[in-house]
Amino acid sequence: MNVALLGIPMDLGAGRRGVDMGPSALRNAHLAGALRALGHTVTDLGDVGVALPESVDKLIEGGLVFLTPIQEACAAAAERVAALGPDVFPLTIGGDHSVSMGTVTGNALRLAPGGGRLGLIWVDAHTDYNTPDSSPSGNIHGMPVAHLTGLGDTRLTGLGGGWHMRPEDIVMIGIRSVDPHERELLREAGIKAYTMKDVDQLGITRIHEETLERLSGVQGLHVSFDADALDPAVCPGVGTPVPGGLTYREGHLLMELLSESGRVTSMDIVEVNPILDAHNQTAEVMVGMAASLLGQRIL
Ligand code: 5AB
Ligand code: MN
Ligand code: MN
Ligand code: MN
Repeated sequence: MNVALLGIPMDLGAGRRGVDMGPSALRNAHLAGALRALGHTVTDLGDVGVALPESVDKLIEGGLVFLTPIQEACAAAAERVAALGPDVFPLTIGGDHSVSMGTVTGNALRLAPGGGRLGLIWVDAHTDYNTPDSSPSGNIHGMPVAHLTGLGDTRLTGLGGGWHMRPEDIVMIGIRSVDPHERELLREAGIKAYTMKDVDQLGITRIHEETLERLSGVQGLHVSFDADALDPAVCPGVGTPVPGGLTYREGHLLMELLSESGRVTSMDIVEVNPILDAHNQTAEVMVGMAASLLGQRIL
């Protein structure tokens, strides 16, 4: 496969500094080399330009922190991804999770002019379904999925030029932290979310089967993997850790099963925070997750 790496070194959407260094940490953990070892052709496209928080006023517009520079970086990421051919597997590396508004939009535009029917597997401790009104923090990394479905600020919902995700084409896995109003919005939208209770009760194998069944009508499948989906003992380098996460093997098993399905067409790795990490452990674990999704096998 032709894998295109693209970094979005942005921490403007998160409440804590440091995830802007995620792309460096992942490259340092030999992301490209690990995928080349699997036989892929890997092209590193470098990074999308992102404004530094020190060089912009901390503008809060309509309850959103750093709206303008985030909108600009997401638009640039969407354009770069959309320009990649249909035979390329874009592997976009963040950055805080607001980058996914750009990467998911870009991948939908890559499928078809105006945006194709893209399925989204959101692996995260959080549902990231806040709107400017429901958000307790104003941090945009807690809002990307809502904006992808057309809810929220028009400057972010307008990223795809009118394209939006269908809520029924989204499945979330690993969930264990949802804000009160966010929960109502998720229910109203009808988004399928597998909580950690579901992971405990059903197991990853069943969840994987149900997910692919639910997403059987889509043209492409994007996996957006927030490092905080995994347990903080596995991935300590995250800004919003929540206890009781996916184990190392549950993460790998999900990636291995998705890989075997042959249906995944793009991936994000986001929210790796080297400042909070222990000797780059989180980046190394996430490189392993990408390798499993792209075909690494034990035997
Ligand atoms: B992440 C919180 N729900 O909106 C909010 O890490 C946390 O991309 C969001 O999943 C976490 O501020 C965003 C409290
Ligand atoms: Mn997230
Ligand atoms: Mn999260
Ligand atoms: Mn986070």
